[in-house]
Amino acid sequence: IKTGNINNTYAAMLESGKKILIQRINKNVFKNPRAIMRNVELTLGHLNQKRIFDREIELLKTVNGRTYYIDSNGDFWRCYNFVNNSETFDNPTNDAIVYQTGKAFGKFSRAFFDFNANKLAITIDNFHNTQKRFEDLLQSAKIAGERFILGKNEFDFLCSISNYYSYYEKLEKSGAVSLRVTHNDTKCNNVLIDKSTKKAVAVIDLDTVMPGHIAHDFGDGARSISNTASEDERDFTKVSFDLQKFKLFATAFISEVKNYLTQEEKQSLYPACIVITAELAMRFLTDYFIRDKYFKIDYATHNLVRAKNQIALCRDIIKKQEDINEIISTCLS
Ligand code: GN1
Ligand code: MG
Repeated sequence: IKTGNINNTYAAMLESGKKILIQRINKNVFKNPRAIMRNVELTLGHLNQKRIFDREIELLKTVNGRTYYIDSNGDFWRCYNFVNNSETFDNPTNDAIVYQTGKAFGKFSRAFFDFNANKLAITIDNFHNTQKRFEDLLQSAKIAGERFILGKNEFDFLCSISNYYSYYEKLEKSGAVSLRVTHNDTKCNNVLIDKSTKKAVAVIDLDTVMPGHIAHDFGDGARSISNTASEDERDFTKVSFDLQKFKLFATAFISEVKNYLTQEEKQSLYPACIVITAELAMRFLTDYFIRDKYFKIDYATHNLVRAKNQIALCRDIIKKQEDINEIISTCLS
């Protein structure tokens, strides 16, 4: 299965005819796979017990009763049941699918409002600490060599909007919001859509479920689903923020969570659209500058292209901020 920038995923057919999903955890990205597996077990336990989604995702056990297997290289492998008759979309254009994606991530958030986020381990430190990501970018620029020249315009743009980056850290420190359980990778292809009914039947990719800001899940979902082009598109004139899709996503997501959000959390939704898009651009550009140590790439400038794509999107989000805010206000009212 080719989707995913981090782990390696395979579908396998057992002799019994049953299909399963096999995944190798990228240990370069996830330094503590045992903590990940504990988090995934807790997350799935909670979702399945509450019957949040139509289809259950389950970890299959090894003969020793573990949810993972360690091979002779020290790599961690795990198996999930395969959810038949479902598919994922990198760039859905069908309104129903866009809406269902918002519903699914909204339901995911709501399911954990009664769950103590501190039970989950921090599997990647500072994952959505945007200010820290910016500092990493500044460091990487110093060692980028000739790659810096190719990414200079992008670097300059990301520096020019750096006043946004400490928004969530400040909010957290002020005590105005408390952390909730967040998915932290609410890309639209992390929702399984039933091929026949077009309904969202499960949320997948639970490796980054950690304590976090709900706005980050909202912003990441919005940037992913509202992009008129795919994340890997090299023709940046095709990239824009589709307000119609955003409205569908926001309506669905916010309808699930709005009764539980504090005033500060409600106000924090819009900035996340900019912050998470800029953050992802910084992560791609940093990885390009340090010679592609983190994300899987298919060609030499892949990470630079991905950064440019997110920057084109970010510029459009800033341009459309009034419309975006109005949509969010309507959804919250
Ligand atoms: C990575 O592997 P995938 O595609 O689910 C990344 C996300 C990024 C995303 C961008 C652990 O997710 O944070 O938003 O790529 N996951 C990790 O496509 O870094
Ligand atoms: Mg994924």
